[in-house]
Amino acid sequence: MRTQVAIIGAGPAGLLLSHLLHRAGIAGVVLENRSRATIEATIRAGVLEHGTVALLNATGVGARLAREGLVHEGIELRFGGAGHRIDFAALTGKAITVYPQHEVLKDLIAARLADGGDLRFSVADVRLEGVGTEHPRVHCTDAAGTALHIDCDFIAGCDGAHGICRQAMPEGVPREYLRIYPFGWFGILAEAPPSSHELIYARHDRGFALISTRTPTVQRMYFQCDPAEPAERWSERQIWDELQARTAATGFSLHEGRIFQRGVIAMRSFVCEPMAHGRLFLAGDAAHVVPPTGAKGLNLAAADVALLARALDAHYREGKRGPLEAYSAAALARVWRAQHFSWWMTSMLHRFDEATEFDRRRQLAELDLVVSSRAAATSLAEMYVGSPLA
Ligand code: FAS
Ligand code: PHB
Repeated sequence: MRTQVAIIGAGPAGLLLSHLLHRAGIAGVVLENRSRATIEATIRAGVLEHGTVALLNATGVGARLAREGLVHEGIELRFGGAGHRIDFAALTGKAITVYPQHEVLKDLIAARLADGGDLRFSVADVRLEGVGTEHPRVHCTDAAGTALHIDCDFIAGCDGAHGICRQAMPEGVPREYLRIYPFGWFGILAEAPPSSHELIYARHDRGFALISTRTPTVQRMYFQCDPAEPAERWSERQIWDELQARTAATGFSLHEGRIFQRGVIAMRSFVCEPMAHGRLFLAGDAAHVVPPTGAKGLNLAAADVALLARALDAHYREGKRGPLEAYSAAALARVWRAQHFSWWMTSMLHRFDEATEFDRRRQLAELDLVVSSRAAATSLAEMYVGSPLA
């Protein structure tokens, strides 16, 4: 078959790119190796930046988000047994929206199918060919076991942190930057009412904890743990005791309930430069991974594809090559700022076993500076709510 853009991966990057290209009249196909049901059930990110929400609304896929998303005008930083609110609305005039990633994917899949989009789930053996030529090709086997050979103008590598597109770049082209953290997050979903009307990021001598939410009856929480921690070894009582200890504060009670989902997420910072080679363009986790402390992962994917869709539109509609040639540098500028913010939030809030007493006191002083200086709090708020997308 022939198309204009072959998109590898149906996560936030691939599906949003497919949606934006359709709106620009650019034909494409999305090739995804997992099933639709698996995609729509995978629990991941929870926070949408102001710009991501604006993009989804502006392109006609924000109706359910507007109905069911939870608008949050701030977060709480908790340390030393006391809470300190970072007021996004007062400091930036913007807010974030808590709306689960898998719900965003459901909305995008529904919109693409309603628009007649070509989404191929459960494909296998995806292989790229000729990414450095003017006529790249993609080969794979579809869900029915039929071999697919796709001639296209461009390939969008939206296949996530463990995908294959990055490897399609010639040896020596990609430069990779990596930081692995000595801890992970133990994440749970529990049947319980919210314990707070905004997210709580808690720094504690036992380790970090995050109190987030999904709906009025389902809560999302995390606590710092060993990255190799076997999640199933913990009893529910042990999980709640750890979360209670790390979030304790005067007048606060953490509501408990049945834990129906649990898992440990490893933490790392990763960037691949450049994010493009020839006719291959990487977007989202295929090019960069951040620790979730700054809630940037999904939002960076959206920012990448907003830029890439605009560059592809300039190519097809105006014959301009410039925006495509500028894509990698433009995307990386945002990526590195988000990498810094995610690293900073992680280093400020987590326990480091090798930290000295000086490091501990300095970490607390940094938190104290952020919550007592309007300038410092504004800087955090601006990065957290995010800057406008292309
Ligand atoms: P994705 O990984 O979402 O999507 C890539 C898609 O490509 C997948 O569907 C995959 O099946 C498919 N694929 C891979 N290889 C393929 C191949 N060879 N052929 C075809 N398809 C292929 N971010 C936050 O901001 N907050 C969080 O709390 C948070 N929690 C996370 C928890 C987990 C367990 C993980 C893994 C990530 C989490 N993230 C979080 C980050 C996450 O939200 C990503 O940033 C986001 O999914 C990035 O979207 P994509 O770039 O589309 O990549
Ligand atoms: C979530 O709700 O899953 C979530 C929220 C904020 C983060 C990370 C995860 O920084």
